Amino acid sequence: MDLKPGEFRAACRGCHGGCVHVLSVKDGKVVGLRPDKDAPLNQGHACIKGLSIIEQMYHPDRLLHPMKRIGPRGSGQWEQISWDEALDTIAQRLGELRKNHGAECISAITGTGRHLVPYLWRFTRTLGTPNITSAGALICLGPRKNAGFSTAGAYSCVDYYGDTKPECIVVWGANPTVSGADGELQWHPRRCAQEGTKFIVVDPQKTEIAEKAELWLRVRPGADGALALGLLNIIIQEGLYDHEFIDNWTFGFEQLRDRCTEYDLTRVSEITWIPKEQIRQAAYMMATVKPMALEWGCAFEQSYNATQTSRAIYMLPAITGNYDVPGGFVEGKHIAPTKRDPIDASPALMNDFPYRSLKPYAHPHQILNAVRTGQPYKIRAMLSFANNSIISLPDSKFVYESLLRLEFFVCMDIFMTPTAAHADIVLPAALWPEVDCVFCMPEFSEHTVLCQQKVVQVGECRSDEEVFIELCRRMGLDYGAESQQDLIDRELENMSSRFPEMKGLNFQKMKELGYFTPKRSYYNYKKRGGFNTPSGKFEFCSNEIAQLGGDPLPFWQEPPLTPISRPELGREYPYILMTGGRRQQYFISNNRQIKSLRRQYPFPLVRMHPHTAAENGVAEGDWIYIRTSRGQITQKTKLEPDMDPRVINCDFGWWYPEAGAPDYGWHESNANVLTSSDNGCDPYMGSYQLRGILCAICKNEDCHIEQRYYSSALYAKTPVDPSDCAGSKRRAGNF
Ligand SMILES: Nc1nc2c(c(=O)[nH]1)N[C@H]1C(S)=C(S)[C@@H](COP(=O)(O)OP(=O)(O)OC[C@H]3O[C@@H](n4cnc5c(=O)[nH]c(N)nc54)[C@H](O)[C@@H]3O)O[C@H]1N2
Ligand SMILES: Nc1nc2c(c(=O)[nH]1)N[C@H]1C(S)=C(S)[C@@H](COP(=O)(O)OP(=O)(O)OC[C@H]3O[C@@H](n4cnc5c(=O)[nH]c(N)nc54)[C@H](O)[C@@H]3O)O[C@H]1N2
Ligand code: SF4
Ligand SMILES: [Mo]
Repeated sequence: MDLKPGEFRAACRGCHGGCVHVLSVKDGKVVGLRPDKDAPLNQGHACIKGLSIIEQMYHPDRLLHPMKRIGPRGSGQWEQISWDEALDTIAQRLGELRKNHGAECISAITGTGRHLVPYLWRFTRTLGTPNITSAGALICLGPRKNAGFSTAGAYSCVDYYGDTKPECIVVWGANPTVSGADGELQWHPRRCAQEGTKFIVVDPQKTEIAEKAELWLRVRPGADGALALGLLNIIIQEGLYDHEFIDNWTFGFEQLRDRCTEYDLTRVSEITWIPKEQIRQAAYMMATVKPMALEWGCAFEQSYNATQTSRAIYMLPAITGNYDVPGGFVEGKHIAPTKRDPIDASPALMNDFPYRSLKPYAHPHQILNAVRTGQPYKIRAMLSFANNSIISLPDSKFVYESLLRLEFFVCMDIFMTPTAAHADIVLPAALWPEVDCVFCMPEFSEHTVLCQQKVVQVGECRSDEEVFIELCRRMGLDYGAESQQDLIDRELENMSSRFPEMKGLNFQKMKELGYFTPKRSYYNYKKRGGFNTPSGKFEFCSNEIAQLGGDPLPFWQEPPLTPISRPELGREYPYILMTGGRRQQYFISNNRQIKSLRRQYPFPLVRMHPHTAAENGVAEGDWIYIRTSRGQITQKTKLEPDMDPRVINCDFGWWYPEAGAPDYGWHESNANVLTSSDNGCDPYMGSYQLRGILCAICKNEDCHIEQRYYSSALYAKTPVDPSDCAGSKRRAGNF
């Protein structure tokens, strides 16, 4: 697509990212956006989050200057300061803490995969602390990545972009037409459905793609591992597997076969609540409709069986002969290969779980415990870059109380959030049209190299990367002198050493191109002569997990907080709760102050079967309380006749910018008030249980949330200004 003067191509990061848009700039302001129809991943599409970027950039509540706290922590009293004062104060405080207590007393926290994450890793390594943590590491891609790398030495994805179309896609614990999870973008599953691909969907909720599916398996939340093992059992027992692949390229097939016999059809149907016939039909479809691929999500990662469930599911495309075949479940190109960072021996990383992610993050709740108890040593400072931990981490009250005890707390964000409101210093972050960056998408399978570029300056906002560089410089640390441009050029040089077609690409060229897609190859294990695993084979039986003292074969066990494992608690909290389903308007806890988005989805919704509502005297639209043994929140009822009456599904990520300082209503509707870190974590990785826990509900007769919203500026009677949602609405996705 040709550009006119004043137009720039830039990759959007309104979600994990991957769409490329053309931004029009006039007098130093972004004034228009149109999706790039030639861009490889979005092919001319944009969603409403991307289209709202101008409204986000010039929003009256946006943080535009650094600020320091002047009242007591969390009192909401701030004073504007210069960047020099902010950076000098941070450099000085970190320097003192490092000198007096060792760098490990400083922790850094981030959230989902944003542009700054690799740079935050680099900064913490330079600072000398192993204690970098993330709201998502253990419950979002971590278990799936580990499953991929320990089983096949690679991470795989659906071959949406090749010449051969997938004939069958298994969508498991994912809602891809909304979440476009992990950079796969929502357009492709929808296109495949239109072009006749058959879908099998494993989800307790009837999602958009489940509506279009050949087969919808309404699994009991948290029972996915049993289902995967049951499917493997049928495929093995009935000889539906790919004999050539099993004989030549796999390790531990016999052991897997024996293990799977524990998951016979009757038992699996009882555990999962799925009729036997549907399970058999799914196994046959997976094995016979080819090529088949797996589109999986974070649902089963947020469970007690996260690690072993991810492994069992990952085996399904391989055992049926769909691994790295055209149109199948293809190996990531790993353009910028993820190295296993060495785990720092001393001082110890705060993570007691044996099976760490590729990037060995500290366990967030071990960090917070160390803030409170000083065990195994005291965490004194926290640097929060792109993270809203009071909303996104489990057990919000515990998180909130822990943050209050920090000696020094820095937050960098786009808007004031409930988390930033408790900081000592708040830094104003740049949005995607204000940041230079090169990245690969989809996450970890890496199909395309994409380019973000800074096209305008808003207020005094800076990119997180600039802040790390400045802090290093002021603290006299390594790397400080390098410009971001140099770092990006070096990254591109590294990539080109693996993909010769990229030779000569530098940042300047990338800015012109906007994207670059190296050629995909198939059957890479054959070309390499094996898999990147200890045995050189696709490991049904994992040597790596055995070495860590775990069970090398996948298994499933009843989670510790269900009506079956805790019948007495089940009487008090009779329903199974899911949290976290993604919505088109929001990205995790973001966008609640963006009028054009909020007006489409003004309140958090809790979904349930009409019988469940009736049983509790609740009707559509009523506000209800949702209670667990950990806490209570309120959300608005939406009836879903397709759900199982034993299940409740509440929205997550909710806080209320209109409630104002100091707490922004973080405790009112935030799903993580209900969750906990000590109701049993996955024993391998420490993943939290955010889906499949016990809850009770009752009517909230006196809720003020709607009234407050309707009297706030977020709900002005005037219609939303069309320029708030710049660009072509025709191309926005269906939602
Ligand atoms: N109950 C429950 N909890 C969950 C989940 C669930 O399903 N259920 N999902 C989990 C998952 S999968 C994840 S990944 C985590 C995510 O957890 P987080 O990443 O902490 O979630 P966000 O709400 O995106 O918070 C990040 C903050 O980053 C800010 N931000 C956006 N872009 C930038 C930037 O470029 N720079 C800076 N400095 N700030 C920026 C946003 O304004 C926002 O306030 O949440 C987890 N929490
Ligand atoms: N619009 C938008 N896009 C996003 C995000 C966002 O907040 N908004 N968040 C981003 C992030 S950080 C992530 S990790 C991805 C997540 O994207 P997805 O992996 O698609 O995650 P969810 O939408 O949370 O959940 C997917 C589905 O899991 C189902 N589910 C719940 N519990 C279970 C269970 O126990 N088993 C099974 N099989 N299914 C279950 C839910 O009903 C839901 O339909 O999306 C990313 N993209
Ligand atoms: S799906 Fe939406 S938010 Fe995500 S990259 Fe595309 S336009 Fe941006
Ligand atoms: Mo995530």
